[in-house]
Amino acid sequence: MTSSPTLITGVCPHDCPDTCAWQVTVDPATGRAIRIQGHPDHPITRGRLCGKVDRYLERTYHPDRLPTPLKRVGPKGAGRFQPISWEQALREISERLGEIVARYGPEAIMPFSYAGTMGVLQGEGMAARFFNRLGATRLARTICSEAGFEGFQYVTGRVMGPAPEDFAHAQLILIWGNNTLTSNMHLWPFILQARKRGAPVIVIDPARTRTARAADEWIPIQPGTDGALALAMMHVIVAEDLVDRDYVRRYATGFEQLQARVQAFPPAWAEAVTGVPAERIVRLAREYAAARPAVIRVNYGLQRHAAGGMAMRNIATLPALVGHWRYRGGGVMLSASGAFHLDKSVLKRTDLLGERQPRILNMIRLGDALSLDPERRARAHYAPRPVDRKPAPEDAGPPVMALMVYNSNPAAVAPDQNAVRAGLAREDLFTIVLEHFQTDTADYADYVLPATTQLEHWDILKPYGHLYLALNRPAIAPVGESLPNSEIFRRLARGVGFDDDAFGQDDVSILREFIEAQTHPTMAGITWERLLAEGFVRLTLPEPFLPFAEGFPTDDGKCQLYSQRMADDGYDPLPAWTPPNWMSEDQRLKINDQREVQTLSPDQRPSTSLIINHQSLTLISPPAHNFLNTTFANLARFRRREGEPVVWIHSEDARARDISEGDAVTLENDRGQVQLTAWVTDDVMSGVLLAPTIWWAKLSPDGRNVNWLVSQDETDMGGSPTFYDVRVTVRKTSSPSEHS
Ligand SMILES: Nc1nc2c(c(=O)[nH]1)N[C@H]1C(S)=C(S)[C@@H](COP(=O)(O)OP(=O)(O)OC[C@H]3O[C@@H](n4cnc5c(=O)[nH]c(N)nc54)[C@H](O)[C@@H]3O)O[C@H]1N2
Ligand SMILES: Nc1nc2c(c(=O)[nH]1)N[C@H]1C(S)=C(S)[C@@H](COP(=O)(O)OP(=O)(O)OC[C@H]3O[C@@H](n4cnc5c(=O)[nH]c(N)nc54)[C@H](O)[C@@H]3O)O[C@H]1N2
Ligand code: SF4
Ligand SMILES: [Mo]
Repeated sequence: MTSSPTLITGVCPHDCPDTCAWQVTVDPATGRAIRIQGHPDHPITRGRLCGKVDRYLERTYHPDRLPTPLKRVGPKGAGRFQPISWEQALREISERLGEIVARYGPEAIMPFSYAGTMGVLQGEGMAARFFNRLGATRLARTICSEAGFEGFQYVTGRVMGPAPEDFAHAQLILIWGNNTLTSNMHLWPFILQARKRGAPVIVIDPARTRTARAADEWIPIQPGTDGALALAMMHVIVAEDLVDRDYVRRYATGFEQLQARVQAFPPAWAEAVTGVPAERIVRLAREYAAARPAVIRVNYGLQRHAAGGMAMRNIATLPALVGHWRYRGGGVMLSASGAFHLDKSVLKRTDLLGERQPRILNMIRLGDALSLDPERRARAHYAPRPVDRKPAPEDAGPPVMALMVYNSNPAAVAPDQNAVRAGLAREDLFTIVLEHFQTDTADYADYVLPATTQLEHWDILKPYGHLYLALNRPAIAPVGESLPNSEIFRRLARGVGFDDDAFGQDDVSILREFIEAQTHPTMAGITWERLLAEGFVRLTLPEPFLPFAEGFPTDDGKCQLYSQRMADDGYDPLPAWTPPNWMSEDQRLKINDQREVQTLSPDQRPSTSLIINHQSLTLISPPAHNFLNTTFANLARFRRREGEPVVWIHSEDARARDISEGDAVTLENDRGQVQLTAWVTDDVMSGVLLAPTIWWAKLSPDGRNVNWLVSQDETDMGGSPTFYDVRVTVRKTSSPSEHS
């Protein structure tokens, strides 16, 4: 007798706003997963996974999956390992960690993790318990979104916006620094619904991305200048009295100050900064204000610049001025995270820290953090606001002697790879990497520990692009000898002698306890039993969800057009213009001069050549369509689809350098060089280079990716990276030896 296949409900673990629910078909005879599909009943997934995750079984069963623990036998970085047993690995690691704690103190141990999985348990669940109990260095997880989050939060109090389903009700859609079809594809059908009802779709981006091509209009903009565009839109809205005065009176603070401020930022000035014609800015402001409502889908692209926090802050101010938060589908959507009020203290067991307050190091300065020079280590301390101070070198704390990496691939994703790799190559650094594959980072490990994938473990996922909390059930047994992160940290805890009950609890009881501990009204009626039965559950919120229709979760309950909190933290309390790093001093001065000249006749209008320095160009490196950060980038199928590591270059910039389509080119700055293949196109603004990524370094032509060129500089807010604020020169690679 053959039993019929079972269908297991789970959820995609990846760092993607869509957090799709899936169904996995398992053959009971073999226990193997034989099919994966988008959950047909999930209101956002609607039966479809993306072109990466619909191959998740292929990734899970891939012959390159790490089957056993590995111990290094070659030099650091060479990637030579021998398989060992779990028993040996855990014993040797525990011993070494014990020695490091005894000699240097627990702060010499540094976790490094990000969003390989966004699950609450396999992410920072058991790992946090382990590091809290140890008193290890704490990690500021800033690599993606902090600048924008801070900027947004100062204005609204929490980061949330209209639900994706409600985009269907907008009359105008501005996609601002987001390649929706690549990184947020499940939003698109709702955008199409709005479009069918007549809503124009406008993309504001330095590149004509696949999303810009599918939209009604592409408004090209110089990278890192979005704050100026928003200021000029506010200028027009105020000057032409397009303000929703009733909404502003009731729900906003500081309108008079804002009104005075934005007078200094007319569209002609913004044209010089952004490259967007003044006339288009005026029309955009009018169209924006007239829509009932407009929605802005803003995303992380525009905050990966030195002034990214302020840019987001300026944009987040717009909908309050015109009152669009009142209407279904109106407002600005950066992330839905703030709609979730999940208390994670029972999960992470913050109590295990006791009175200790270990130092916090900023993950984007991993190169500095791993340095033996106390001055550089001091620089790696997390100090996200102007009022925060980095410590003196003598207070920087012990050198990092052990690095424990999970859910991340820093030897490809982190800025300033020369510095990162110099740190990882230290023979006295003890590095442990929990992974599915032998990544660039795993090559530097002393021990690599094989982890399970989402098909093989339990978890709960909190999405950031919609309102459905989801449960992931394991569909299959662990592949090879792999173990869930939770189990690896549980065993390590026992290995170093921690006998707390926190390390005795199994995964299901941890998740169940976590759900049962939630008391916020948005979690009312959401029980473990319901998650088991239904798989995904909408937060208990009104339908439609209008987060700021009647006020804001700020100190005075109003939208902070003027923010006292910002003033207290050392920022300009009003929307302001702050330039990106890539602009030279000279360019900045010229822009300020332009601001002084407020009445310009058309022939006096500055042209964008004002800000383009033709020697060097600005490099941006947004997500490749077929990878998810570095995940999938090692598998032949996805590499084939993506082609090779390329750089988009505008035809004029190419001509000026005698670069033709398909040429090998060298991008260079004072941090290093990288070889890429030129793609000559008018789909990127002149002055800008675009290199889709994140490629694995060791699988790239010269063993490097663009993160060799990115600095460890921090954004104005949140201590985030400046991935898209990079000055480089580009030239044809001259000799074959240079193109190794
Ligand atoms: N397929 C795929 N999906 C992904 C990812 C992936 O790697 N691949 N990564 C995931 C992760 S971790 C994240 S954080 C999100 C990222 O999500 P987003 O940050 O929304 O990334 P993109 O969708 O590529 O959008 C970035 C866009 O911003 C543009 N851009 C760059 N600089 C500027 C600027 O200064 N101003 C403006 N207006 N636009 C600018 C880029 O050209 C690009 O089109 O996507 C997630 N989804
Ligand atoms: N130049 C440039 N650099 C960037 C960006 C960019 O746009 N341009 N984007 C930045 C952004 S937005 C982000 S979020 C970061 C992303 O940086 P990371 O979060 O490091 O993302 P990934 O490269 O996908 O690495 C995740 C790793 O976790 C592993 N993993 C997945 N699930 C599990 C699990 O359950 N257990 C364990 N142990 N491992 C698991 C995967 O195999 C993968 O190797 O990169 C940043 N770097
Ligand atoms: S990566 Fe994003 S779009 Fe693809 S399945 Fe996961 S959540 Fe859905
Ligand atoms: Mo990210």
